[in-house]
Amino acid sequence: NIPGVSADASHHTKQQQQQQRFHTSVFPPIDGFSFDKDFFNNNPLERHASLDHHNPELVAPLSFLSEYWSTMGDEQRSLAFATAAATLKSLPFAVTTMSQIVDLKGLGSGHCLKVLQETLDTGSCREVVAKRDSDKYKSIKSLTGVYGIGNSVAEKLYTSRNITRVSDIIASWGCLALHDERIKYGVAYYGDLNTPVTREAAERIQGVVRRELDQVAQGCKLELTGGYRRGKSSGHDVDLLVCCGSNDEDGASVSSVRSAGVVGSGGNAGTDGVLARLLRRLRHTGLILHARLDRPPALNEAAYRKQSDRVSSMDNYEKCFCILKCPLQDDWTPDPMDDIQTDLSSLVTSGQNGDRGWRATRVDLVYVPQHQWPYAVLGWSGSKLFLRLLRRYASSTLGLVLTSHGLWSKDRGRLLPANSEQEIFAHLGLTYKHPSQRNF
Ligand code: DCT
Ligand code: MG
Repeated sequence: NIPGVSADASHHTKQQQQQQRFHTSVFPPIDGFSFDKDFFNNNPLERHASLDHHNPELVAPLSFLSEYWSTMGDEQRSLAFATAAATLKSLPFAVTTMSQIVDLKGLGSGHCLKVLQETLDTGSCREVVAKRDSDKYKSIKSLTGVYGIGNSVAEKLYTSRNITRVSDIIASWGCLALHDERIKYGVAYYGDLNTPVTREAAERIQGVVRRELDQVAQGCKLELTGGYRRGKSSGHDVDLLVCCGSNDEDGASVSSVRSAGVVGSGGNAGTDGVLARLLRRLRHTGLILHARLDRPPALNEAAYRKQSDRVSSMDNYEKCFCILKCPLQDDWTPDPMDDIQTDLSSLVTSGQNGDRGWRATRVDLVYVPQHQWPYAVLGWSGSKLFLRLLRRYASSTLGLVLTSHGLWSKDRGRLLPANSEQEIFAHLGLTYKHPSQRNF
């Protein structure tokens, strides 16, 4: 039952339908549905954005332009196109003329409308074609595809060193002074890491992590989040949340205080948390190609507020950014003695060895204390745009701060506890939205 969409208009007589056509709000009547434009415009967070929607041809150019600006480092422009794409994704009908969408909220100023008009008229958009074919875009896209290379490093490599491809990085490695260790692995396993991770592969990774986690602590939760939880069949990485409930206290590095005062699961440097022990086991078994454990210090309230004011998606959990060997078959077992080389040329050789029984895969492991679990699941399920809209709504409409750690009132820092995602939506006064409808 979709809010704003009344099911079954089949009882409408032709005359009623024609009358509706002239009603500014309910337009256009389509098979089985009528569309309440006012509701749609006034309640962006009540919209449903599923993977399977009515407007793939129109969403494609907007999604490309969003991706283009994100690659080129302009997040604001990227966001504007992503918002427009999400608006079209959530329409309950296929758009055929501009008059159906000109006054929809979320399509921004003239630029998006121009792109849509041209796409409707001609089936493609010249701006999109030109941008897609531009040398600079193609180069920056290749370079930011390297794990560890962000937009600003890519831009520098491109403009000051004339580096346009991954093979250029390998050829000039000695004189590029790329100190972030991740880049070496990103270059070596470039092919693998730029191959979409199927759901089947993600579940296989979840299986091998599960096996090792059970050796570290009993009865822990291990949840596959990110795009897979929203129903995607593939993604660029595997986002796994770990929670060991009351076992937390068993030597885990949990220092989170159950109030607005201190936020995060890090900060207890010195004690080995579940994540550090899990990491040791994964390394020992030979599953890890590269890992970086990030244990942020617990934040005091002032620092936390500063962070949350930016409506940032960053959180303060202890996490591990890894490249794991994802088995290609269920019966594959790693050899702990394999792949311990760390110089680029032998890594590249190993990275290009096709029949090794595994594929290098990006995995994020995040440790979540039990009382923050629903907030972490919501935050890590995305989409990024949906969470951004949700946080902005909480902040500007309700005066609340929503993060992956909790929901607080801004004035007195009072925590609104929740035992489930449903309870978080209820705190926000919103209808619960299934993850498959959060593909904004
Ligand atoms: N996220 C977060 N804090 C971060 C990074 C991500 O809260 N520092 C959230 C936003 C979405 C979710 O976690 C997963 O992030 P991605 O893997 O980047 O997004 P995705 O939707 O899973 O995309 P993909 O399918 O490409 O992996
Ligand atoms: Mg992901």
